[in-house]
Amino acid sequence: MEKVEKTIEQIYEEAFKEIKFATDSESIKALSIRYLGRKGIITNFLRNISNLPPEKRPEVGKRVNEVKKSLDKAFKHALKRLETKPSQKDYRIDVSLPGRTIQQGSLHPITQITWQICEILEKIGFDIAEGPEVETDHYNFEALNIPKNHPARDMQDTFYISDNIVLRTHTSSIQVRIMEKLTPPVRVIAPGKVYRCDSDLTHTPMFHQVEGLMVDEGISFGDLKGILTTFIHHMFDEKTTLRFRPSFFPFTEPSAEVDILCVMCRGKGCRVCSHTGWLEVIGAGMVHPAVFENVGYDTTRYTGLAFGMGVERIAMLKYGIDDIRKFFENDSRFLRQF
Ligand code: FA5
Repeated sequence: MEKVEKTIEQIYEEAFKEIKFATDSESIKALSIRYLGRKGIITNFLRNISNLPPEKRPEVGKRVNEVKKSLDKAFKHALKRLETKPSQKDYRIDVSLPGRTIQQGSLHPITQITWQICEILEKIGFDIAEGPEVETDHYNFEALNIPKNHPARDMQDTFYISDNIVLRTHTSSIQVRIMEKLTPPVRVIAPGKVYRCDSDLTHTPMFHQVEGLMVDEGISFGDLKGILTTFIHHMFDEKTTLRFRPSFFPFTEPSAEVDILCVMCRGKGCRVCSHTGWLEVIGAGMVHPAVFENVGYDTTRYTGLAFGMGVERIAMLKYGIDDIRKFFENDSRFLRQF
């Protein structure tokens, strides 16, 4: 009797091991027949119970039925598991498939153009500075000779944070911050984001400018023309046609705007250049004496030049892009080209 009981426990243990190591549903079905089938190991075992002494038969019979039920459950469970999981033979490696390429990122075209602008101006002798995008009314307007309620404020439609705090409308806000810290000679450029309530083919509410400021004894409008012409010729090429057009900024006198012949229509007139044949890229001029007075510079000794260029406009001309908004739509098909 002792021997028979041990044997049923052994059979039980072995069956479980085999179920555990089976790798496909076919093997489980075969195991189920081997153990529980009509001529299976457990069925045979039950038949042999009649050889035991009568008083032992009920106890052993009960245990064999328990083992039978438990194994049946284990076979069903394993079958379900293996049928939902692909078998090892399904994991074939197809060596003829092309490899998976890793997508490479790149710098945004506006970042690339900003870096190119700064590189050229650094070679001309300018150092780089930075200033805050959330700016006081003082640095953005007042200190630049644009008092409150002055009509010149209408030139730049502003996002106000509060009465005295704005999102800077131009990088010129950094001019006074620089001059408060340095004594001439000053030669600084300041790249950064600026904000205006503005949106069409050539205007976006957020865009980038690079400001330039040079103050010393004897700085003239000729220096301004020379620097900007050299810059444009390096940024594009020597044949690029540009013009200086008289303009007005409260913080420069005289003031000018620099236009480049529209690359889309070669000057014939199109929707990008508003049918003028020219695209405005830089505002510039000689620093107004009122601005120098605001920072305590001696206006009888020093003169200065300043300019502020639109990075997106330069990028549009450089790459032949007809809608400024494309830079900010984040369409990777567009961005991948640069
Ligand atoms: C100014 O912002 C002056 N601060 C420039 C300046 C600096 C003048 C120093 C004198 C001395 P303006 O508003 O014209 O100027 O803008 C300068 C350039 O920014 C424009 O020539 C244009 O290229 C670009 N720009 C202006 N508004 C937008 C806009 N909404 N979207 C994209 N680019 C713009």
